[in-house]
Amino acid sequence: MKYTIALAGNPNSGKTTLFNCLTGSNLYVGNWPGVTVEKKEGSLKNTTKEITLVDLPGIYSLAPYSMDEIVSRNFLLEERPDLIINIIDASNIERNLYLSTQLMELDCPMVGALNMMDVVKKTGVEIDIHQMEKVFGYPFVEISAQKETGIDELIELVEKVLVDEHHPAYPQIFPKEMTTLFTDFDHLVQERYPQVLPEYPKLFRAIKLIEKDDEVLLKIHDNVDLMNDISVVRKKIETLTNHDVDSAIADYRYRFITDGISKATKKTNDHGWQFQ
Ligand code: GDP
Ligand code: K
Ligand code: MG
Repeated sequence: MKYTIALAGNPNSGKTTLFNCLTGSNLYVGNWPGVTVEKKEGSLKNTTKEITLVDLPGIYSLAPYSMDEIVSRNFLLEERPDLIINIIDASNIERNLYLSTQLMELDCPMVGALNMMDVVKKTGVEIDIHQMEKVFGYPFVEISAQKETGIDELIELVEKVLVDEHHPAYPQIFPKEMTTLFTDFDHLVQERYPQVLPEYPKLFRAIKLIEKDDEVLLKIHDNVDLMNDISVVRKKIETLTNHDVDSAIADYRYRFITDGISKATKKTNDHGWQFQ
């Protein structure tokens, strides 16, 4: 059994440093097809399995605003890796988890590598990784790519998740009414427009259509009926939230993160433990 896993994360989260820790000498460096974005691949070391690790360009979101974002997102959607290593700069955890909420919508098994833990520990912040798993729905491991700590644990976790047949569903990021709007819209798309991006993960497809994502719009051409149906659901979201669609969706993502982080981290002070 051969596996492909993708390393995804924000710029400067330590992706290159971690990639070098995880791979041996048999490295392939080239360009992504059609673009001058560097593509790096290598074999995962310290494992008996045949695992190729692909380093994706650093990105802040899966919006299609930069070539890096388009390359990363197309790889995740089209190549469907067996697993994503989601590297998170834990000293900047809330901001880094924004991308994670979007990766969750791809419905791909994931492990979270909380990097820069050497920095985090000095600030007195403690992260409860079991609580993180409960809240975000995938397992985490604390690492320092620079100090090379936690790397064996990360490889072990990757191996474990790869062979696991049952991946629990990711938790709902959005409140119930929003989730219902997304689900109803997805059903409508499947029923009326079965030819529209059938291979895309459902929640991702629904949200990207509703957001009128540029890359997705290019693919549905001038489907007037679908555009009308999109307008209807956008109106509903605006009425429900009193916000425009993009800020409503972004707000809910941040609320989900803030809420989760407050449950899973604590900070020491002179008086002992205190929740952040
Ligand atoms: P990339 O942009 O995601 O590829 O990030 P890099 O691997 O280039 O790392 C960005 C910076 O963070 C570099 O200066 C690294 O040396 C540093 N760095 C990476 N991992 C760690 C870590 O675990 N701890 C600390 N203190 N610095 C790190
Ligand atoms: K960098
Ligand atoms: Mg890099």
